[in-house]
Amino acid sequence: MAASHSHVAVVVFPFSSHPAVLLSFTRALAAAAPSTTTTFSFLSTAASLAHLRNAAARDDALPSNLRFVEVAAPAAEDAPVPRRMEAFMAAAEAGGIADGLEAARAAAGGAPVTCVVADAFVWMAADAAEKVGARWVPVWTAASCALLAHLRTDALRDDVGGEAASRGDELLTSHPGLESYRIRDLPDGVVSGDFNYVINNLLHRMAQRLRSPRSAAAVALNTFPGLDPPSVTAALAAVLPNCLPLGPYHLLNPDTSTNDGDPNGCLAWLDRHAPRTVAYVALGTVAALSPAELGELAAGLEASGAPFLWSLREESWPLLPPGFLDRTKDSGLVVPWAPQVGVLRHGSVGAFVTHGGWASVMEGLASGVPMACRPFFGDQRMNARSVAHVWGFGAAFDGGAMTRDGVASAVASLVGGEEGRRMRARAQELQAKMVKAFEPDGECRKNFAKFVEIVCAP
Ligand code: U2F
Repeated sequence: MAASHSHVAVVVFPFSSHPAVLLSFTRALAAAAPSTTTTFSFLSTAASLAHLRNAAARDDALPSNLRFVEVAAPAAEDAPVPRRMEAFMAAAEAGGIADGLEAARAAAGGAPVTCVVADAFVWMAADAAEKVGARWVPVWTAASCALLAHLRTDALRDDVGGEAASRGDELLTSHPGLESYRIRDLPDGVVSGDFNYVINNLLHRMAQRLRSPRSAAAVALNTFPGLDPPSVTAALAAVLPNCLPLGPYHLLNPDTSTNDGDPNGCLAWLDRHAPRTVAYVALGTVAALSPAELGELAAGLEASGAPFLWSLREESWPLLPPGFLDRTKDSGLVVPWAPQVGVLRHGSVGAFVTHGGWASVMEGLASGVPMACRPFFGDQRMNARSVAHVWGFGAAFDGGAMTRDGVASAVASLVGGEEGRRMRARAQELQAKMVKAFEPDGECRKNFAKFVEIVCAP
């Protein structure tokens, strides 16, 4: 390879929606990079690559300058997810990423890796990059406020100590950027929960690595200028001076951003409904409802009287209340998977009942759809708090589990009520800022161009 060539290795966290987000992001990078001088190797486990291939990313459909490279999966694919995560992180730290970079070099005919773009979760990619003389460029997929909370973990632990439960409602007024959040909104593992649980531990170590003076060449943020309150932006920039807001990431890649086809006929079903009347319900790729709460959600949707489209993993269907599917067959559609971006863009969707995963929040906002958030774990409480109290384009089921009446009134208010109208107007205001940031000379386009330049430098 000539000295002017670049070889970018992309390192995935091969769990939940992370690989699909990073693949979409990488496609956008590969499309924007000079294709004759930049090669991309996308590193993930065999199972994760197989999943991506099934979901419309066959190797022959990849851009010509992007190839999949398989890395070893250190635990059996049928082991429980936390166990697989632990094994993956331990192996990554013990040389797995370095081996992956070597496999990428070999697959690219010996071309040395010049830059490592890594899911920020896989923080040890920083050391592997350093060893081969490559730049490290982490990609953060969640919200800015969550990243800020992780970066401030040590200060937050010093402040809160063992009092997270008794001081849960207290606002974090002495933590710049976190003033609007309560102690109980903080992501799991920051001041409460099991600090040694695999995800909590990896986020703490990621934060320590991001704060270290051996800094990243750039940090991609899944947000756009004008969304985060100025105090969040300033507090983040103080720790990560080279962070670049260039999201929502799904807008970087218009070709694949409507998701992978529509095998369950969701869009045709939505076509039959009046504008802004349908409630779309989806709780992401990980969260699971208890049988009791699933029953409450179903009863609440039925009681709301609004038509609904519900993406519900098939293993949960037997838990639906008896006769529910039959009783609601004229007003509801339950599917195992929906093309969510396309669904939220559809004019008949008037409300989004979500778990508050960050991609979902951004996808809803990109279409100006107000939402009701039922957070489960991780960053989701913080996202729900942002939606309901910082930005005001939705409501949060604050007390935990959803109830029949809570769902019915939230849905009715979002699709037909005065409060829903105000929330929609607020969502549309922010949506307009997002659209502006993605115009050809908009801030996200400029930041993405900068990012591409950093990543593709020889
Ligand atoms: C983890 O999030 P999840 O994967 O549970 O949730 P999201 O970030 O909202 O991402 C879900 C994606 O799956 C897509 C949807 C999103 O892009 O469009 N999808 C779909 O296309 N069809 C469906 O029927 C259902 C979903 C974690 F749990 C969260 O707390 C984090 O915020 C998140 C980001 O790090 O990762």
